[in-house]
Amino acid sequence: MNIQWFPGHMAKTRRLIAENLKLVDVIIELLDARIPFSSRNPEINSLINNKPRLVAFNKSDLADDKVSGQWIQWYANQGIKCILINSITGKGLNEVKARAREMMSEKIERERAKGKIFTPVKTMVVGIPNVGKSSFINKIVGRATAVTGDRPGVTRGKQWIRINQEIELLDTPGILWPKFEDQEVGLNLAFTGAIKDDIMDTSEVAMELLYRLSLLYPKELYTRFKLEPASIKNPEPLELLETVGRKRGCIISKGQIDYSRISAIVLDEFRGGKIGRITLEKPDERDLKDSQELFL
Ligand SMILES: Nc1nc2c(ncn2[C@@H]2O[C@H](COP(=O)(O)OP(=O)(O)OP(=O)(O)O)[C@@H](O)[C@H]2O)c(=O)[nH]1
Ligand SMILES: [Mg+2]
Repeated sequence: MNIQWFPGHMAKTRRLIAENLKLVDVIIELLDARIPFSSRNPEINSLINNKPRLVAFNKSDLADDKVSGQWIQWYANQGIKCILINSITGKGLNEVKARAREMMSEKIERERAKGKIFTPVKTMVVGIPNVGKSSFINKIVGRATAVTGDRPGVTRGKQWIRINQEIELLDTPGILWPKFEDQEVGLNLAFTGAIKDDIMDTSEVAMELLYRLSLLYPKELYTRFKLEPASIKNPEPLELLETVGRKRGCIISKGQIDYSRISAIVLDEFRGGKIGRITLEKPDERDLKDSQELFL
């Protein structure tokens, strides 16, 4: 499958970030804790120049704690402190605020020496579509201000939000590279819902997801769909989708599987965390090499 992504507002997003950069002190980069590598935008470094950057792993409630710990450690080795957050409950958001001010402590001190009592730290949230930017802003501000949605691409405009005298935020639309060099990255974005379902073949996405789960989280997968490990000798993507489809009674007629229905169920349950707390990428050698390039 070849996933392509050509959003009309991509160029606009680039311009918006470039324009607002000079107004901002700290960039808050939201990553999806389930796919910390694929949810990075490879263009982010060139887009934000040398702005101080704070990395927050959102949707940490859906991710595997053990693997999140490995990622935190891995980023720490690169000299980058990451914070695990949940934009629905607000977990980790106070740490984000404190950390953003800490990063600007020199500026705050300088301003104070000049007699300025309050120096709000100006921040900007960036991240791929559907990563939770609007939810993050709503929660950190403490009231519903930015529009959220369960589909990518909901936010189109921009808005500055003053949280208090300490911190200000700018909401920006999600950023995604126009073309995936790596098919695996494209699939990870599809699994988690960063790419609109209607531009993909959901059956293919669902069976690829099942296949990865059978390798990474077999216990969770088999438990959720009541599968007998012995009945699946050599898990293949299509066989997994068909088995799960039969288990859930997604049959059209004459034993024919209703692929679109079972695919929607699989994706929905994965995204809702019903299969378990799952992280699809570990900081292995490949990621290490690629990411080091990204950080240069
Ligand atoms: N479980 C969980 N769900 C979250 C979290 N943060 C956001 N969500 C959900 O993820 C979906 C997308 O959230 P949004 O805040 O609309 O994401 P966004 O980045 O603003 O999306 P676009 O504006 O479309 O780019 C919504 O269904 C949120 O409820 C989180 O920390 N945990
Ligand atoms: Mg939004």
